[in-house]
Amino acid sequence: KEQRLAWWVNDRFGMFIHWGLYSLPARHEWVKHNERLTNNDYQKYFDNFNPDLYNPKEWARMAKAAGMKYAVITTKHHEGFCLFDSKYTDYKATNTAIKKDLIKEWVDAFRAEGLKIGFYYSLIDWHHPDFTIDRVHPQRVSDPKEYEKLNKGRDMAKYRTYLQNQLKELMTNYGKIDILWTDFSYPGENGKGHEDWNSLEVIKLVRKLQPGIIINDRLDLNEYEDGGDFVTPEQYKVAEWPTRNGKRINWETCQTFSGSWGYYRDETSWKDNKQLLVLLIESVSKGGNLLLNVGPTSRGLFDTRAQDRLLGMGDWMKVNGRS
Ligand code: FUL
Repeated sequence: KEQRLAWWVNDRFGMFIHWGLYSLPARHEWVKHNERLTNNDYQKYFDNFNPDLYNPKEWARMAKAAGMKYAVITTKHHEGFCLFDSKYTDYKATNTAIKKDLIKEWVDAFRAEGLKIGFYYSLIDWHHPDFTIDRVHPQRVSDPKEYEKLNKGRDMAKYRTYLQNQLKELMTNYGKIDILWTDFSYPGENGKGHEDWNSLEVIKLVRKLQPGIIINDRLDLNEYEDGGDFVTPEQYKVAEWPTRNGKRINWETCQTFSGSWGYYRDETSWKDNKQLLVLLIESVSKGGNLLLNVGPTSRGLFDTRAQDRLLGMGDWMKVNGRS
């Protein structure tokens, strides 16, 4: 384990990218949940998705210049839309106006800059017809007795197969993948997410297809020694190096420039360069990594506020970063 993590422990600083249909409404990647939108309500974002200014080479250049050494992109977020070309759904970028596998181009561009490649994959899916309507789902209701009726005909076993098939695609069609960043956000309807996602099988499959890959801790397998390679404190600074059974463990904090992960045009709570540098320095000094998020716009650009901050980090990293 320590061997496969060696590069990651050295590299310390990565770029997170949250990109999906939610970049069109530009008011949070959870907009479908927040506003209780149906698939029908949400369809307009699919119909209008057309990132005509998408140039992942530019993104990769900016990540590299900021001193980042790896990057993790949302191949599918909770909304269920796939940026990659999957055989198992029509709900994907290749079926929108841009008609491209956006992940394929992204991988090529980031690899060409020498950055390590990470895939975020949401275990939650608010679009898939077999995914359970739970209390976090956009179509949640207040009467607990209603759920049984609502979920009639939905079959999580089918969703599990879908999830495995998609992970198989991601782990075989894009060359060597360095990181798998799964995300469940909440531990499933019955508090046993690992049963919902069949996590033990997922981890076995991924390790078989991508020996050497490192996997985060969001498969709900925390009681297993090999259930994940690093922990993921989200949006907070750890007070001290986290431990497990008295031993220091590998960790990575993920953080946004402002609040939301997806592009949120009107958010005004952006951290300044000094706050971001303190975040990086404090994380590294406590033995951790920083995965700093950019939420590109629907046309495929980094907001100028993000660009400014990346430049600021780069100025400091040029002098103080590791090679
Ligand atoms: C959370 C998700 O719900 C957020 O949308 C985001 O992806 C973050 C990194 O993980 O749990």
